[in-house]
Amino acid sequence: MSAEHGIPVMVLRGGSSKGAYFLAEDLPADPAERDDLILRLMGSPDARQIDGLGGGHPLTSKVAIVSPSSTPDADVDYLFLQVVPDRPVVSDAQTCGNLLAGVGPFAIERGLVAATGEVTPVRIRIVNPVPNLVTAHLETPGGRVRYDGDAEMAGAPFPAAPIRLEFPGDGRSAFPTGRLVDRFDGLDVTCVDAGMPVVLLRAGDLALAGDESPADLEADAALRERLERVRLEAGTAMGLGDVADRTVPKLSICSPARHGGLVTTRTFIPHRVHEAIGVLGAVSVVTGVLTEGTVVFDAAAGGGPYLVEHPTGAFEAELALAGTGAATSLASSTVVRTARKLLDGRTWPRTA
Ligand code: NQM
Repeated sequence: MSAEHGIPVMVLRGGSSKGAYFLAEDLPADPAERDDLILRLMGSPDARQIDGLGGGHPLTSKVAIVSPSSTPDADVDYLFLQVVPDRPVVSDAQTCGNLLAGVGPFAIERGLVAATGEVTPVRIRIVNPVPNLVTAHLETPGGRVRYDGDAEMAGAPFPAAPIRLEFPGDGRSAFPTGRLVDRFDGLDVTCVDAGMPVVLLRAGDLALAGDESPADLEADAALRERLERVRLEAGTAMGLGDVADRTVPKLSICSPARHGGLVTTRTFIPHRVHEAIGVLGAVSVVTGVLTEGTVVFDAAAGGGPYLVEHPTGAFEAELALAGTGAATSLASSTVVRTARKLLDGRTWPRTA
C-alpha cells in the first residue's frame, strides 16, 4: 500500500452492479482508516464521484474486499462496503449478492484459489451481517476464468459466462421483528430478511400502480419522505438500530406480476431506485411472497423457479423455505449471475 505507487485494484461488473475489488492486504487493517481511504478512492462525497472510481449511483459505488478465509469451511472471506456517492458514508451493514458474483473470478485471478477443471467451486464466507457461506461455481477451462458466454441476465445488457451461486440456509427466522405484519406511518408492511433486510409494501397502499419508472418514483418527494419515515421505524423494529446513515433496510414496493412472474417490484436501495433488484433483495422478496400472512403473500405462487419482475426485466431465483409463520427461514437458494473483469491496475486516492 503506497500513496506514491498506487493501490492494486480490479474493477469487475458483478451481476447488475459494478465495483472495485481489493485484496485486504492492500488496504489498512483499521476500519476507520480503511473507510477514509475508500471514500478518497471512490470520489465521495460527490454525487458524480468525478474524482474517483465510483460511477455516481449506488449500483456503481461498491467495494469488495477479499482475503484468504479465516475459517476452514471457506476458501475466501468477502467483505462488502457500500459507498454512498454524495455523502461521506461507507456502510458495512449489508452484503451485495451482485458483487458476490465477481468474488470467485477475482480470487482465482489473484491466486487465492486454484482453478480445478472445467468448473471451479469457490467457497466464499460473507463477512457482513449475517455471516453466511456461499459456493460460487465458475467456468475455468484450461485453468483460467472464462468471462465470455451465453448467459443472459436482466440488468446487464450483454451475455457472459454463467456463475451459479448456491446459498445454504442458516436456520434464522426471515422475519426479524417476530411479526409478519408491522404498521409504520399508517402503512401495513412486512419486514423480511433472507440475506438482505427489506421492507415490503403494497403499491396500492401508496396510491401507486407498481410499474412506475425509477425516475418517476425518485421525482416524487412526498413518496420518498414517507418511505424514509417507514424505513427509520422499520430499522429499529428489525434490530438494526438508527438506520439514518445505513443503507439497509431497502424498501420493495410490490404489485401483481405483469409478465407471468411472481410479483412486480420497484426497490428503493434505500434512496435511489434500483434499475433491477439486488440478488439477496430478490430472495427476500420471494420469501415474503411465499409466506402466508405477509402483506404480499400470494397463495397462487406455486413452485419455483420464481421470477421477480423489476424495471429492466425479471430476476430468477430457486428457493426453498423451512418452518412456518414468523419462524419461516430460508432453507436454500440458487441464483445464476455473470461477471466480467473490466480493468486490472492501480489506483491513487486524493490526499485531501
Ligand atoms: O441484494 C443493491 C445490487 C444491490 C444489492 C442494493 C444486492 C443484493 O444490486 O444482494 O445485490 O440493494 O443496494 O448490487
